[in-house]
Amino acid sequence: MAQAALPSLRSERRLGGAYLLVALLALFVGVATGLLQALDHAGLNLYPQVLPLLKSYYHGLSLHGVMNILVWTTFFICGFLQYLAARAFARPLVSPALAWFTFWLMTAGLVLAAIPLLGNHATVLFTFYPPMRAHWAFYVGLTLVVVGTWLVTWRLVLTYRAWRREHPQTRTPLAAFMALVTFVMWTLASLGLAVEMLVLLIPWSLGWRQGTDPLLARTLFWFTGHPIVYFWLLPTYISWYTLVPRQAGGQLFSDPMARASFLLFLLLSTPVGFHHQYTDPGIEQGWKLVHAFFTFAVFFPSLLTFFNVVASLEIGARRRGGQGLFAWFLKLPWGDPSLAAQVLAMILFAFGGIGGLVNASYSLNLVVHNTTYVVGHFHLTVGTAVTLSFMGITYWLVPVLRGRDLWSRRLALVQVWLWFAGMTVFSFALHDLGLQGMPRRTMISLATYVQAAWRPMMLLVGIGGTVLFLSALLYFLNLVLTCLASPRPAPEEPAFAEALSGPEEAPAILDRWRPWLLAAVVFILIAYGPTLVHLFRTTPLTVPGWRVW
Ligand code: HAS
Ligand code: CU
Repeated sequence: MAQAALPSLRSERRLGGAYLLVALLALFVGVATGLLQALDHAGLNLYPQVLPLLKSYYHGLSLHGVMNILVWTTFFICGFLQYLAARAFARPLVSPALAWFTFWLMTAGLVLAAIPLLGNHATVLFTFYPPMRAHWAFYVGLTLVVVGTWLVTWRLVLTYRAWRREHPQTRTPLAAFMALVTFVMWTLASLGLAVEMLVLLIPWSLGWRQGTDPLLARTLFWFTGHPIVYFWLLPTYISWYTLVPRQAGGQLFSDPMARASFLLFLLLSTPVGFHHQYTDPGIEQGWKLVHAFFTFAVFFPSLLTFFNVVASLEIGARRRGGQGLFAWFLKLPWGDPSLAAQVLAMILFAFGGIGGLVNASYSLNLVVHNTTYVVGHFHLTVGTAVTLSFMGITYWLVPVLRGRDLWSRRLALVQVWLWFAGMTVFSFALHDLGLQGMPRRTMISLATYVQAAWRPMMLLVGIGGTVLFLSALLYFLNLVLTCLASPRPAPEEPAFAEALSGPEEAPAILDRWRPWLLAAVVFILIAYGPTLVHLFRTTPLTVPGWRVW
């Protein structure tokens, strides 16, 4: 790839490497604690054995959630997308000083949050619902991480403006456009969390404010907590749209359709948080219905993606001699671990997406809410669509950043198939147990109500979780050996895919920002305005904090 050879991208590479290192450390902590939880579900309580490190199941679960779902994702995305945007713009992004300031701010925030988390003073799970109250450093630290992500948005926007001045007539390169949409969407979406932190949780945890309110806090949390899933998913889609078609030997089917789907995410990601609060009293049914409709609407850009990405894979596979209605699928370059990881991630994501529809349907949600069904759902989505894709991306990205070839492709292939197999067993069992009524966020090995019929599936959770852990170990081993012991230089990084139907076929309005931003804000005001105004006006902040662990 011509852009990749630009020596001026060296500082972007270093930055990407720094973010990736933090992300991988977080993932390591996350998968290690995850193993203990899976074994607990199989009836094996190992917490007494790891006592000095982990005080309880819930201590481990908080670490697992925060490190995997918040830190691994966010740091990976900041590193990956800044690098990819630089490649797409074919220039380094503006202000390396801003970039490094941001990285260190986020890392400092992470360390600040991690100290109470590791010390069992923030055992409040990744959703940190009040009235459980963590140490103030946990909230302040996470807030600094979020502020850092805003600075990344700013850096991308400044770069876009500089690029636009030099290229007034050109369509924004697809990967850069998508990186911008991702960060702009996230910046809008993260306002809920910012208000929750600054107005409710931080003053309360510091003792400046005596009380808080669980409903108001949860509403602000899910304002951000739903769209955050698209903050994780969109970078995955960026890889599926702009790199995977080429890795599969073909072309992107439609560039305009890809842009349209991202703009739909900008509009529809945020006004949907109440589908996490269907069972919360105090939010009017009518607004829950509105959010349900918006949820079904935000399903649509993923369906566009399904169509576009499968069509692109088919182009590649047929060029490689694939034939038949479905048999072409076997002709994809399955020997490439980066490609294999991402296609396997897609397959499981189709099931995660269908489960999402079940969750989103009010009457079905009442059956599965707060059960392990939801845990099964999010291990297919963030735990596979996103994480397995990110692993696939690191199989080319780490060699590029480090300048050394992947230590072992074969080991990487074994790893991605193990993740696929382990997750299939693990998430199937969790879905099934959820339908049978097993609660989530529970140390089930100590529960007195476990039914005999649950036992076989509980065992499968333990087996699936162990396979996932082994897969993760192989992943880390391969990356460490790549960095330290790989004898060969890095091969060329995957080039951006050409599009069968190119950007110039998209209507010009797809490359403008104001109308879409305005529409996104209007949707948010419609979906949240009345409820938030009502809650802020009528809620007394009287609930004291609890330490229940
Ligand atoms: Fe979700 C709960 C609804 C997507 C993550 N979700 C969660 C939680 C997390 C999460 C972490 O409505 C738990 C939060 C907590 O702790 O309480 N979710 C949805 C819906 C979608 C969805 C409708 N979720 C995601 C994604 C996530 C994620 C993405 C992370 C990255 N979710 C819910 C609801 C709840 C929920 C409720 C609350 C439940 C409760 O009661 O608590 C949709 O966006 C999904 C759309 C996806 C698709 C699939 C498209 C497939 C593609 C691949 C195609 C290629 C293939 C290749 C298959 C429509 C693009 C195959 C090759 C061939 C040849 C065929
Ligand atoms: Cu959601």
